[in-house]
Amino acid sequence: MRPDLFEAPDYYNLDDLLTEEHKLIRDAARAWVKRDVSPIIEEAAQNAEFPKSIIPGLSEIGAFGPYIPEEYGGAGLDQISYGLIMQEIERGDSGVRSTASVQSSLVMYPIWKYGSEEQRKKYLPKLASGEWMGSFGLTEPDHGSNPSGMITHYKDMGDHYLLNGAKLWISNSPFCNVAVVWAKNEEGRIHGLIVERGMEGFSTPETHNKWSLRASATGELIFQDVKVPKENLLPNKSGLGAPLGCLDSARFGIAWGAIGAAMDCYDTALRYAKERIQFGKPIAAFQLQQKKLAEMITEITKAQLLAFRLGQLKNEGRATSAQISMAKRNNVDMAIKIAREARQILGGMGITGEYSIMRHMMNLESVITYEGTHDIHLLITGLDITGENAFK
Ligand code: TGC
Ligand code: FAD
Repeated sequence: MRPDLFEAPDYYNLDDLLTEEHKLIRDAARAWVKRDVSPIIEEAAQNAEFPKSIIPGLSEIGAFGPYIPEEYGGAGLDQISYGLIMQEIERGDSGVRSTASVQSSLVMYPIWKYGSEEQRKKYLPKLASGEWMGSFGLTEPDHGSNPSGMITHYKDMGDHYLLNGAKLWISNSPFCNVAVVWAKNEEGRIHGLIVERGMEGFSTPETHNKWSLRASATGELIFQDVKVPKENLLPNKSGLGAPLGCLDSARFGIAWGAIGAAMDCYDTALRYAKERIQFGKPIAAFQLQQKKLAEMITEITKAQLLAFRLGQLKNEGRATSAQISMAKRNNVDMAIKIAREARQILGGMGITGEYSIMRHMMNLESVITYEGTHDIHLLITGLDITGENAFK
């Protein structure tokens, strides 16, 4: 892959709205991606390997638990800082951002919000440092968009719970030390359980042959009569609202992350269009290429404004789940369309690993599906504005 020459677009001077702390955090994450992610990510994706060597760096830039209080090892930052970190990481690769999203919003968040004080003290500092990596098991082979139908379940055996079932499409599963697993009790109520690697009957086979998110490890979580200690049940929230609350936080991060992928595609295409000569002039001089680039920067700017306002609302505790859905859906759709257009600007070079665009484009096919598909988020908006539930 060529040297990383990325320069971030800021067409509406959005930096003026950020605090000095926001800019410092964003710039540190940006510099880390340039130094430690860009040089290795193409090879990792080609080899379909998660580059574990970047785990300490992710922890250092505050990507593991950005908004988790410092007393538990988190960075204690606000939601806009969290968003900016996700934006910068996904500028490098959506798979790396996935790892950070899962660790922060899908593993640390439920332990912090729904866990006991003992669970917080036991797990959060190790997850924040990256000593332990986590995964989040909600999706099942027969229950993706409708997790309420899940069949993974546990029985109360007196001194422990007995867990059975299987989860599919689980980011980080092949190497996770702990998994936050959503399962039904004997009354059919959903609860979260912390399952640790090494518990008998727990296995995590990897899913191979992905064309997307190749630098992120995806797999299954299989539970065959796993004895889970009673103290591993998350005590403070149950029902489908518990995992969906975690998704709100992760979807918020994706709404920002997708902007990073789009910025990288736009910046690469703009530079290429200025340098590539055809018919005796730079292709940037042709109206058709200008249309593509002008529409890209317009859409990126709109997405930045949406994410920034959502960050303000989230900081004030006023962001609704439906507002988060709208931003996730819009910004990922924006990014995938920009990746497709940017790839065309590079002509044949666009399909190679010399440039990041094709990798972003393939990654975004997962991002538009996970954490609620494009369709599901549209139906969430539809329900919110009409009051009519079109899911079932
Ligand atoms: P529904 O009846 O609407 O709701 C059940 C209960 O949940 C509450 N609720 C929420 N709570 C918090 N946040 C939200 N976003 C919430 N949405 C709903 C709701 O109030 C209710 O509470 P209560 O107290 O009345 O029981 O549930 P439903 O079965 O009709 O489903 C609604 C639907 C379809 C929107 C939901 O199931 C959904 O979002 N489906 C999509 C599934 C999904 O997003 N899965 C993601 C899996 S994790 C993942 O993809 C990680 S990728 C990670 C990475 O690598 O980055
Ligand atoms: P389905 O739910 O079967 O949907 C198939 C199609 O039907 C979609 O187009 C969908 O929009 C449409 N559809 C479904 N229901 C409706 C409806 N009511 N109305 C209209 N259209 C509908 N899950 C986890 O729990 N943890 C993870 O860490 C995780 N990581 C992932 C990593 C990757 C790389 C991928 C690809 C997925 C991951 N997922 C994870 C799973 C992801 O959340 C699901 O793939 C997603 O929720 C969709 O579920 P599904 O694939 O079963 O599709």
